[in-house]
This record gives sequence, C-alpha cells and structure tokens, in this order.
Amino acid sequence: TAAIRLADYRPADFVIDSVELDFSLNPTKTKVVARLALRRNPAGEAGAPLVLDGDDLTLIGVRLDGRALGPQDYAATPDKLTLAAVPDAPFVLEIETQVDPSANTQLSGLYRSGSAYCTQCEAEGFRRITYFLDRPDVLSVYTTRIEAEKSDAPILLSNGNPVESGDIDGGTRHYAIWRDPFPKPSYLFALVGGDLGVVRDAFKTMSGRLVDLAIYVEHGKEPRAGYAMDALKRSMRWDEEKFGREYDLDVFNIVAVSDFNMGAMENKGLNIFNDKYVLASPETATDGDYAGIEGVIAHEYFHNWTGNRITCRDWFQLCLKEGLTVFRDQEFSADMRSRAVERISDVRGLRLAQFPEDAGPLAHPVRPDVYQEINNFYTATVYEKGAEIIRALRTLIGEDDFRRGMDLYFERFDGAAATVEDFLSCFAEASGRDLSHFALWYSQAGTPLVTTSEEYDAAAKTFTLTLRQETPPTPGQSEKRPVVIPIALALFSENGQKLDLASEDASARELARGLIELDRPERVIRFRDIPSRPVASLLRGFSAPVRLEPAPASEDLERLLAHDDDPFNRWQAAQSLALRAIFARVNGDGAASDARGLTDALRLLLAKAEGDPAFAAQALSLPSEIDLAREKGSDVDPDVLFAARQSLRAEIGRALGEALETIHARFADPGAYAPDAASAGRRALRNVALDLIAAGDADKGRALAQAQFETAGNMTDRLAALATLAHLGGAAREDAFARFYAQYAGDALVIDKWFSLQATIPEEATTRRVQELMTHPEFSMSNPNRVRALISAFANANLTRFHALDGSGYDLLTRVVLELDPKNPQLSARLLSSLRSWRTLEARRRELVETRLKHILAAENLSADLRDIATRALG
Ligand code: BAL
Ligand code: ZN
Repeated sequence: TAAIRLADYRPADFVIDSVELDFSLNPTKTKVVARLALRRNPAGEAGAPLVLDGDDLTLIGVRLDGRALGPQDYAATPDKLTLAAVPDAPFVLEIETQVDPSANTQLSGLYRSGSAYCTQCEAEGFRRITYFLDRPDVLSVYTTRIEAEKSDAPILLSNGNPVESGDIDGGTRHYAIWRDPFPKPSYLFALVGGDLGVVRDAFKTMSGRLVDLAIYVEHGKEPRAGYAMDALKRSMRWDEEKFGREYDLDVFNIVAVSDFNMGAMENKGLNIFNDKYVLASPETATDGDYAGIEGVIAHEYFHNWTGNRITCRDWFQLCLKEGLTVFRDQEFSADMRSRAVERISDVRGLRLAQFPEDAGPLAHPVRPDVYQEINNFYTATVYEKGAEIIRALRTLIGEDDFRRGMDLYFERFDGAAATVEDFLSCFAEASGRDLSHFALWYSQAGTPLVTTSEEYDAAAKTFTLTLRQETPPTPGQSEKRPVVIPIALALFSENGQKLDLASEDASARELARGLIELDRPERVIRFRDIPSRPVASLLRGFSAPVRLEPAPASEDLERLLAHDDDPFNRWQAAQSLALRAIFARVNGDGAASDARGLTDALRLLLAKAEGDPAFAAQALSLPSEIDLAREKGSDVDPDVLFAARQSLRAEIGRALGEALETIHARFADPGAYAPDAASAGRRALRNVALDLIAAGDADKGRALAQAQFETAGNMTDRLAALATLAHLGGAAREDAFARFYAQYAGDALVIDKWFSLQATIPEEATTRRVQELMTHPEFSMSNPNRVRALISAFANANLTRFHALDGSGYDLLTRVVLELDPKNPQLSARLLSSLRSWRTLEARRRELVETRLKHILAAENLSADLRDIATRALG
C-alpha cells in the first residue's frame, strides 16, 4: 500500500452534516443502516465522485434520496463504496451493511467481548461498521438507534444523551435511541450492548447542571468500580478548576470490557475501557493499578475537551490530542498525589519507552509526516514526548501565558478539527513570543543530547557554564537543527546555599527565572560573584526531554542528593551515582566500582525516609536494565548489564541491611488498606527495602518475603513478596506461585500478574516456562491483556532471557507474532516493537534478530501493521 503523507492533505470533497444509524444487533449477522445527510464541501474538488471508506464490509443495499440504487450506480468492494455521479444539491444516502461481530478478532469496529457487543473506532474502525468518510475532519451529529433481543443485550448504549427506549415484538426485543448533539468525527462513535452490572453516581457541574454517571462492568464486579467512579468525579472537578472546562452532556457512561487493544477509548459520552483500568479492590489490585486507573480515567475524561470538542484535522496531528491529554492527566495525578514522585515516575516512563524508540529504527517525529499504518503511531513518542513538549512550552512561556493560551485554544477551535499550528498560534498570541523555532520539536525526531562543561575561576570569582546541543540522526532525517531547550538551573555553594544568578551572558528574564534557553548549538554563560566553586543543578524538574552529559562528579552528586531543593534532581543524583557504580563494574574499574558514596548517601536518605517514603522508594530503585542498555548505547550485552546491576544491588543490600530491615518492619501497614498516595508510598518503600534485603542476603530475604506473602492484607504487599520470591528461586518460589494461583484462579486481572511475574524470572528455564504457560487453560491468544501479561512481559522486562544467545527468546517472540497476526494485527505489530532497540545490541545478537525480522517479512499474508514494523525495524 502507498504511504500516506502530511504534505498530501486536502479537505474532504463532501460534508456529512448528520448521521442516523440503525443497528439490529445479532451475534453473527448484525444489520447496520446508515443514513448520511451529505453535501459537497465548498473546500473540496467540484464534481468529485463520492468515495467512502470501508474495511471488510458486506453491502446489502444503497438508496439515494429514497431511491434504491442498482449495481450500475455504484462500485462496491469490501473496502470502498464509490458513487461516480451524485447530485450537487444536498442528498441523503442510505447504506445497509451486515457485519459479523463474533468473527471480529481484530477488536476494531463492532466486536464481542465476552457476551457483550462493543466498538472500537479509533483510528479507522468505523469503516468496519459502515461505509463512511472515515477521517477525523468530517464532523457530524449522530443519532443512533439500537435494537436487540432483550435476553442478549438488556443494556443498549451509545454516544450522547438517551432520547427514547421501549419494547418491540411483545417485549422479547427492545430498542434505545441516543443522540449526540456535538458534531464529532467517526472515530469517536461508540455502541455497547450487553448484560452488564452498573454502578451509578451523579456530578454537579460548576454551572449547577446535574450529570448522571454510570460505570458498567461484568455482573458481580460492581464493588470493584468504586475507585474508578471516585477518580471520575475528581477528574470532572479538576478540569473545571484548572482549565475552566465543564462537562457538556446529561450523562457520562463508562463501560469496562475484558478484550481491548488499548487502555481505554474516549468516545463522546461513552468511554469504553480495558477493564484493567476500571476494576480494583485491595485484594486484587496493587497501588500501581490504582494509580493507573486514576490516570486513565482522567485521561479519557479530559479528552472530552482535548480531543472531542476540539479534534484533529488528520492523523498526523494525533499528538494534538494525545500529547496534550497526557500532559493534563500527568498534572491531575501530580495534584492528586505527590508532584515530585509523579514527575520522577513520568520521566522514568519516558526514558524506558520513548528514549529507546527515539534512538532506534522506529524513531519518528512527535508529528510524523508519513505513515503506512496509523495504528503503529500510538507510540510513546506521540504520547509521552508529546506531553513533554507541552510541558517545555509551559516552562518557557510561564504558567500564566500558558493558561491564557489554553483558554484561547478552547475558545477559538471549539467544534473544529485543528492542527499543531493552530494550537501553537494560541500560545504565540498569549505570550507575544514567536514560537516558530519551538515548533521544530514537533517535526524533528531524536532525543537532543546536551553536553555541559564547567570552569571555576577562583581569582575572578566566576563560574563559566558551557551548554551545547546536538541531535543524532534518525531514519529519514540525517541533518538536525538545534531546538529550543529550556534548561532550568540553580547553583549551590558547598554548604548547600542557593546562589544568586548574575551574568552578562543571559537575559534578566532568564536569570530571574533560573531558566536558560538553549536555542542554538552552544551557549557560554559566565556567572559572576560566585565566592567558591559551586555545584550546578541542571535540567531541574527535567525541564526538557533531552539527555544531559556528563553527570556531575560523584562528590557533587552526593551534595545534590543531600541539598538540592529540586526533588527531581535529588532523585537524578541517586540514579547517576548508581549508574556510575554499575558501569564501573561493567568496565572492571575497581576503584570507581566502590559504591560507598552511594550507600552512605542512601543510608542518610533512609534515616529521613519517614518524611517522604514515596520519594525514598524512588531513590532506592536502581536504574532498570533498559536504562542501562540505553546508557550503554551500543554493543549491548544484556547478561553483562544484568550481572553488574545485581552486584550493586547485593552491595547495597549488604551495606544497608539493618537500616532496610528496620524500614521493612516499621512501615508495615498498620490497618485497613487505603489506596491514597501517602499509604502507597509507605508500601513502596517497604517493598523496595524487602527486595534489597533479599539481594544482599537471600536467606533473610526469603524468610521475610515468605512471611509477608502469608500475612499480606492487600495485593500490593502480596505481589511484592511474590516478586522477591520469584527472583530468589527454589521450592519457596514454586510453592508461592502454586498457592497464589489456587487463590486467584479465574480472576483474570490477577492471573495476569501471575503470568507476568513468571515471565520475568531471570533464569534459563524461563523461556520454556513461558512456552508451557501458553498452553495453560487461562492463557488465550485472543485476549490482549493475557498476551501482554505473558509475552510482552517476557520480551520487555526479562532482557537476559529474551536476548538469550541461543536465539530462543527471539524465536518465541517470532512464533507468537506470526500466530497472532492474522487474528489481531494491532497486537502483533505492537509485540514486534519490543525489538525497537535491536541495533544497539552486540553483533551476535544483532545477527540473530536480523534473521528473525527477515523471516517475519518473508511470511505470507502479513498484516499491513506487522509488515510496517518489521520493514522499519530492518530499515
Ligand atoms: N485515543 C486512544 C486512547 C487514548 O489515548 O485515550
Ligand atoms: Zn488519549
């Protein structure tokens, strides 16, 4: 298929003012009648034929202004309906199609999850329901009538407000009519039919309107929807308070389904969720799950304004809604929890998923300019780097101008399908700044590398900081230009005093805000009146999505860890110290591998941990194996990195043993479980401590973990104990896994954790274990959560086994990807993206991967999704 290019964008030739949909739900033969009020688009091509998108559709009939058309009037294929001649005056086209929800294993379009009917239309699923101008800039008002057997689907939902419902056929069948008054693109259409339990609540908006809220779940799971409902109400309130955004319909419905490709979907007034992001109870969900639910509920709700009321002109603008909405949900979580810990975990996530993507063959700009398959662009770059760019913009122009820019955006583009340029124009106007250079962040891929050098002149009392930037080449972009990088900085004296910034090389505004704008290849800034050699704290709060090198000298890192008033950089100092100690081991550098500085600093931190346990837990969490691979950059041998990391963990465990045990004992949950951030922080610290104790002393760790596994009053503590036991191995592990299974068998979301933990055991036998688990009765290739729990966990969180030198890990992934592809191409393509960093591996592994990628590409009938990833990966 031909590539789609941003440069080729042109408006649709037709406008569809309104859509009336009529569904007769049936498991295998659902009838869909679509009545489209069409007219020629003045901005389109005069006299153009009407060409509607389809995908795998069976056409039953077409009527134009009430007149049945014959095959001579149109050309229909499963993926196009073309009418060569249509009136110049407005007309109504009625299209009848038939679809088979039960056979829809792609989970795009209308499909079944369990016994329910549900839809997923982003990005291009609506064309699997009916022929349509299935593009985000075609906005229509939808009225949807759904009819079904009452026994098959007692609940019938669609977008907008309920209009009417009633019985037919003497009460064996029934119908419901929904109307969404807000014009929307087809990707926001949704329908649900099924026999579901419901939790109800209400929300009074800031103007005093009452909104009925409902969360639909599998019968019996209602008690697990309480936290999601609470998160929804807090999200609605927060968007009013922080952005002045009020909800606009009479109802807001959420439906949780167990078969879902994404996390959730923001369909207007009817969000459909992967049940993983709705269902939680203390016995079944971890603190991480609770935080995930809060974040995703907020994210989908916030889309109501950033995505739905203002949508995207085309799919190249995906970051316009996704980057912005991730930024908004991160801010929400920061306000609900700890701002510092939220920032640390967001940056951890960015470095884990986006930095490797940006440094490998799948790198693409936040706003791509070409794609083969849009489903492959729901990436960490579009989402997380997209959010970082907005954060950097806010840092640059300041909070007040940022808020004014957002207000302008909502005012000016409400009801429109907008572009990144539209968005930026609001902030340019609000701040009076020219943002044309800043816009380069959207079109240039790759993570900029900022290198620094420092020089202190004791006689002149000056401190000279040189900042340089360079962005490495990425596929299709060999030449890079400098971007605008806001670098937040502070200088500290030796005893931790923050120094005033005075310099002739920076503007008064930059000095006052402690924010240097690095907008060219190099800046040299000489600070004056610096009484003694200072410690520089750079990129505070991670003020831009860049890599910063070199890390400060170890003594400076220890000072920053002790004194910096920016918690992010205090955490960063601990990470940098740990990285240094690990790479000293990798390089066999005896002197530097002495981690006493780090362990002393961590001991101090533990002594003060009571003040902020969540932060202490983050500081004690060493860089992951993926962090190490990224830092190494080339010739990566996962076995060597793993061993070095284990060695440091053991040393920390031994050095801090007593302090860790004290923490583990003292931070035990005192009473009933509460999911709030403070309680979660105490559990996080306790469980990091447990893991380090086990790294330093396996017997002690095993005993503590077994006891914790037995007595844990919540899933967070139980799972953490199981994870520690999993890594320690032996009979205790197998016994714990067996008992965990016996306790939670049939509870899919919990069993997913059981699959994942086993897939991440860093031992040779794990690959076979994963193969055996694939034949387990609770495993299914048809359920994305199950596949991700077992296979993605293996490929992304068990680097030594996945990258085993005999190629067995790659073989496993290859087999799964090829088996999955005919069923669910979005999922197979996503799984193959686990190889995004393969070119940084050492030569033997590179060769193994290359062979597998070529093998995949040689397979017959590959989906467009999988072919795209394999082709680009080989690049
Ligand atoms: N729009 C797809 C799911 C999400 O990002 O909310
Ligand atoms: Zn989103």
